[in-house]
Amino acid sequence: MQSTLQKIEREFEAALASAGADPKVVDEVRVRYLGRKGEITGLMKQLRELPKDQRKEAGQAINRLKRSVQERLENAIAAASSAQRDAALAGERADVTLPPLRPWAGSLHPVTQTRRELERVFRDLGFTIEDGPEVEDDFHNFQALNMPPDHPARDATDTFYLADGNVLRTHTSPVQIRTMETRRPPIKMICPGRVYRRDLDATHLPMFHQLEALVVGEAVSMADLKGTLEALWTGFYGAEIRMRLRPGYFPFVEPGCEYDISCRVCGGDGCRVCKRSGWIELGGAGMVHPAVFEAVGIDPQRYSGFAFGLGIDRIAMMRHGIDDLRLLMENDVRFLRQFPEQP
Ligand code: 2U9
Repeated sequence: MQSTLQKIEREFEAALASAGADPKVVDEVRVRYLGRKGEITGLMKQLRELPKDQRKEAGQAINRLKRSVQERLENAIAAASSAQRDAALAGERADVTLPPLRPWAGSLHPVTQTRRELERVFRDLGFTIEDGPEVEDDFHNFQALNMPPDHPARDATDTFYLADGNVLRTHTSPVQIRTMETRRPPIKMICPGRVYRRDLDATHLPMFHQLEALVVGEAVSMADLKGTLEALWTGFYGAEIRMRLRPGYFPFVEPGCEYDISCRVCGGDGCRVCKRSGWIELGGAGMVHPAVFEAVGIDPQRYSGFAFGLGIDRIAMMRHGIDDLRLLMENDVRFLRQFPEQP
C-alpha cells in the first residue's frame, strides 16, 4: 500500500506540474485524483480488501495523502485563476482620453424656457421686466383695474380668496398697477409670472403662467400696440407672421381687442391645430382705460397707453405639440427629459 501511495503522489505531482496555470487542466487533475471515480477515492474502496490489522494504518495514510493533495490543488486553483486575471488585465487598456458618461443634470422646464425666450424678445424691444407679489389685495387685483366690488367682471374670474380678504392674483396686471404707482411715464414693462384661478381640466389649471405688457407715454396709440405685437411674434418665431385684431372686452382697456396670429403649423391654410381657421388666438389687448390711470394718479388727458396679455403655458404647448396642460405641472422626469435646453 505504501508504495502505491507514493506512486500516486508522484504521478499527481507530475500531473499538477504539467497543468501549469491553466485552471481547466488543474480541475481535470482534481477530478482524476479526488473525483467520485478518482484514484484516491478508489484507494478508500480497496481498504476493505486488506487484512483487518492493516486497515487502520492504511486508512490514515490514504487520508494524509488526500488532505495534502486537496491542499495543493486549492493552491494551484487559486494561483491559476489569479494568473488568468493578471493576463486579462495586462491585455486590456483603459482609454483615459474617452469622455466620461455624464449623469443627466436636469434642464430648465419648458415653461421657463419659453418665458426666457419671450423675455429676450421684449428686452430687445426695450422693455423692463417687473415682478410683484402673488398674494394681492383687492385694490391691486380688482379695483384699480376698473373692477369695483359690484362689477360683473369679477364673476368671470374664479378667485381664490384668503381668510384675511386678500386673493391669489388672478392675473399679473396688479404688477402694472404697482409699477405705475411708483414710477412716472414713460413706462415700457412686462410682468411674467404665476397666476391663480379656480379651474382644472385639460385646458385649464388652477395655477398657470401669464405675461402682460404695458406701455405708457404721450401719444401712445393703437397702431403702436399692433406694431409691438407684430415685432414680438416675428422676433419670437424668427419668421414673418400675419396678425389680426378682433374686438374684445376687458374692463381695464378701452377699446379692447383679442389678437390672433397666422397658424404656425399650416401657415394659415387651415389645419387641426388652428381648427381649420388658419388663425391662432393668443390673447387680449387694448388701450389702458382712463379709470385705471386715475386709480394710480396718472393724468389720462396727458398720457395714453396700451397693454396686452398672453398665456406662456399655451405658447410652450403649441411649440412642443403638448396636448394636455396637466403634463406641464406633473414634473414627471420622463416628460421633462424630452425638453433639453437649446444651446
Ligand atoms: C393694466 C392695464 C391693462 C392687460 C390685458 C389681456 C387683455 C388678456 C389674457 C391673455 C391670455 C389672459 O393669460 S390669459 O388668458 N390677457 O387678454 N390682458 S388686456 O391689460 C392691462 C393690464 C394692466 C394696468
